[in-house]
Amino acid sequence: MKVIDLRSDTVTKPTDEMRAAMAAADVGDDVYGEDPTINELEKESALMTGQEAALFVTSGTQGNVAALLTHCSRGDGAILGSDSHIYIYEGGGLSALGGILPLVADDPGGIIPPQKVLSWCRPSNVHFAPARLLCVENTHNRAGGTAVSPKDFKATVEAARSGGLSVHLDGARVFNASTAWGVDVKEFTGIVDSVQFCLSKGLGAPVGSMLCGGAEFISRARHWRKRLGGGLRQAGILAAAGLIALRKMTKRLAEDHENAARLSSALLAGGVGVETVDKPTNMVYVSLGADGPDANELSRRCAAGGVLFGAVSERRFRLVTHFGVAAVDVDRAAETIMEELKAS
Ligand code: TLP
Repeated sequence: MKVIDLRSDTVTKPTDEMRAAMAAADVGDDVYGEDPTINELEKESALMTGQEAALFVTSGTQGNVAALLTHCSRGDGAILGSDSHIYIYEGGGLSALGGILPLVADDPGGIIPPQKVLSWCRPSNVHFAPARLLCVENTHNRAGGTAVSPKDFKATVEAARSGGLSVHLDGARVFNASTAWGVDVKEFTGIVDSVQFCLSKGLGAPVGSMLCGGAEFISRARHWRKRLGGGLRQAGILAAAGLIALRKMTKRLAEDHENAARLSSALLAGGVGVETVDKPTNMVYVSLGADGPDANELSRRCAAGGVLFGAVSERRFRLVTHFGVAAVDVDRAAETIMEELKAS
């Protein structure tokens, strides 16, 4: 029986084409700037995102923390969504490593409204940690994987600029956002000061993220990457897979969105509490309700039937589609979940 793994799009394995390209990759020492495949990946990533330069980093978390450390100094404030990945899931790296104070604002629907951004842009005063940076996330993971619209995204970015802030985009899945809206990714990535996007999620590369921004910003971020232990040597082996992720896998994400929509409809038809979002992508979040079963227990029971997913709280779980999951798989996943819910 095939195991259907809906825990995350991070579980994707490199394609045969990626493995072949990795084996054949031309490499050099990237700390000396001499890895031709890394250099090619950095150049293409900058071009695609509408930024001047780019840096290969080992993970989304490393890209985000390197960006925050580059934008902010100790004692500075960074405005973060209360449900953002940087605030919830990155080990408090910005505070642990950078002495940066999170200035938290609600981000319902995946984006902090412009007014709330401006309310953190306080006059200079010795009592306040000065806000330097706004962090946005698109798609927004905990807001149901919703893709924030170009219009709402721009309004919040412009508010930050009018308040004198720089803007960093946690674009771990920004190609899912551009696919969902049918726009060029630059609509999001081209209007911020820096963006991190992941090669290793729905794009299928085994390792890595790109941090893109202005040339001067990226050269300072390169210094931070080294301090964080992220200076790699013959990293072209990884970049070879990254180039395929960028050139090919960014073009097929609509398929994952269709499968997520199919899964969502099947569950909804069976009376399951799927959370609806404005612009769904490759995630389906389910709320079980106060008298529903424990989400961890449900996930254990479905795992026994070959369907894997993760609980995000006692009464909420997440299902993520990706290229390792086909339409027939989501149909079976929906059936298994509904059967187990009936039995509980
Ligand atoms: N997200 C993971 C878990 O950490 C929750 C997942 O399975 O979704 N930004 C966003 C929006 C993310 O969703 C993630 C990973 C990251 C950053 C961090 O990327 P990595 O895992 O490469 O450090």
